[in-house]
Amino acid sequence: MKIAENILKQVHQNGPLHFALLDPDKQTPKKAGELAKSAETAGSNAIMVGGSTLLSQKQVDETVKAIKKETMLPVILFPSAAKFLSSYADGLFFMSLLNSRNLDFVIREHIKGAFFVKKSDVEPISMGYVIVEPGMTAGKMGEVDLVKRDDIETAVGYGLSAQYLGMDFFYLEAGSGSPDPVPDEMIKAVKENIDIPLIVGGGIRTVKTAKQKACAGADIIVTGTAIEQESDVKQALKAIVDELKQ
Ligand code: 1GP
Repeated sequence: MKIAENILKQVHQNGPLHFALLDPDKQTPKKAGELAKSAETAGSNAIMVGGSTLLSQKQVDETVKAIKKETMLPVILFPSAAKFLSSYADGLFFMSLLNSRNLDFVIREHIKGAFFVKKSDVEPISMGYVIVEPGMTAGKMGEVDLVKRDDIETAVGYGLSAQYLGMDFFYLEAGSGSPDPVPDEMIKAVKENIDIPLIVGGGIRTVKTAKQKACAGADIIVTGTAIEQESDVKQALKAIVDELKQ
């Protein structure tokens, strides 16, 4: 079964889901493999690989290969540019940063990477990506007109636009390491208005916050920093995943 179809099925049958994000810039490939293994054991549903400050495609390739060696979970690229694609991954969020001022992140990088995707076996998964205040590094690097935390109407407009443009997923992002995740009211309003799965990430570090965002309407919770910072990664992730399943 294709990755996107399988995620959709899981969202409907077992949601909310948990995706663990690993940034190749933050650890060695070997360590990334170990973290991915921990995420799999904890019950995560997929491993996302990406970051805003990557240096080379090799770095991504080596990280993806190490993760593939350690887990059976689908490895989905979360790319910041076309030069960071890896043919070793299973899937790729073919994502448009809808609120960027720079067309590179909206469509031009996609044009550069499209033929690579066609030649590879990596499954492109269409996603609308929108960054909400404070946005952190992704907001700065992506040259984003951040959605204000109280501007629910704009967030819903982006979600609906992603859906009407034919995208399969919509991601509301507060930025990795954000002190404040996407507000509950915003998640709730977007979820009530769109029919495609809603992914939420950025600043979700605790079981309580993950549960709160899922209760507000997130279909998929993404955590990155939580993995990087915990001493007992497996236990920390298991607590989040277990709570999401209840
Ligand atoms: C970044 O939303 C993700 O794209 C993860 O954020 O590192 O804050 O968990 P954190």
